[in-house]
Amino acid sequence: MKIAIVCYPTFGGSGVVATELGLALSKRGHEVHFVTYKQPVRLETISSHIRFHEVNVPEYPLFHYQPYELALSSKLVNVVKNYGIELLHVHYAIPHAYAGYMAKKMLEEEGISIPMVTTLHGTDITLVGNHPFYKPAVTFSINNSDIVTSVSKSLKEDTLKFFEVRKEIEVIPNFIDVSKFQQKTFTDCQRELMAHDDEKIITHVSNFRKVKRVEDVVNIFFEIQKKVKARLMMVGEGPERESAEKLVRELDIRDRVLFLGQSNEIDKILCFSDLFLLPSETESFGLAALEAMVHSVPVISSNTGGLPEVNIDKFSGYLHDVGDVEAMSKSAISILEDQEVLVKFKRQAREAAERFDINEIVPMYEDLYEKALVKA
Ligand code: GMT
Repeated sequence: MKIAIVCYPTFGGSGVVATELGLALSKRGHEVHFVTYKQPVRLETISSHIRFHEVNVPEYPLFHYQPYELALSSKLVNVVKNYGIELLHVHYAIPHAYAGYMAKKMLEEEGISIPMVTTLHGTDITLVGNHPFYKPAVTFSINNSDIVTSVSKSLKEDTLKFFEVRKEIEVIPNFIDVSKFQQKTFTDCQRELMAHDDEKIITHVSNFRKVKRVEDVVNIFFEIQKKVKARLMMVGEGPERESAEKLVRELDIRDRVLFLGQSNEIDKILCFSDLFLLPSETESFGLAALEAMVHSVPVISSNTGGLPEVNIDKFSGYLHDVGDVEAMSKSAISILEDQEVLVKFKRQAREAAERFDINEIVPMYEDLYEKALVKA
């Protein structure tokens, strides 16, 4: 099948999922065309089965805001016509579902009928899409997609709660290529580069937006390091990084905390991590938690959104109420201070991650594509 995937090319989870899905589909014989404003970060291989089409929005003095949706829908029309694309799969409703729908309508004028699958990822529903500025357009785009998917049961419930949706929403969880990450020993991971043998490594990876509660990460670590020798790796970039750095300075733990910025080496960092912290305000799925778990890293997370569907309480880690720094610290310490407990949680984290293996999940998308083609 010839599929056009629209996504954000940046470090966010929706772009990562869309890119990994496209790569997996191409390996299964489909021809995948990525349409976005920059080459997606994880799209390292371009082959005859993978193409990238850049959306350009030329500057013009009249435009206070560049009309990206317009450029995207025009690009989609051209890509569909030039490459005989059979299906559009748009990730993140804003503005991709809207632009996709416009492309579909323009193509219809030319006698080309093409189905559109929309995957909802989280903040397009829970934070941004729900705002009155966007809500009518998001509702319209969801209702006019041929098939709608959400990455967790919780996100499906939120969508039905916040929007007047007339469409069935199929839950297809995010996934991970389990075989790519075979269990490694500490020596494979060059752990000694980051910490002494007697120190535990705690990691947080995010885009440092308010929703990630990075100050909670620092506060939890502050409590942990009082009881267990440890270091904190803060990976990512975003608006809350400065306040987190300031807090680290105020708590006088600068020698124990490393801000690594955006990294293409997440796998290496997770390989030598002992514990992952994700105390987010909301998280439709928590791909970062799943990526940690597949590396056998237990997760301390908030008990919110889709996180309980990924992180199993008292098995792959612990879940506590949003903002309950005390409980999160206690649970973290209980895992870290006893080597036997840590080894058990590491094994269980990996086991819990295996439920989301790419080979189980990608065929679910293929089945939906078939359904969408029949409908169109
Ligand atoms: O919040 C992020 O890190 C980025 C955001 C995105 O859309 O790129 O992530 C959302 O989609 C991810 C992939 O499906 C989910 O794993 C994240 O939980 C979700 N983020 C939120 O709901 C806050």
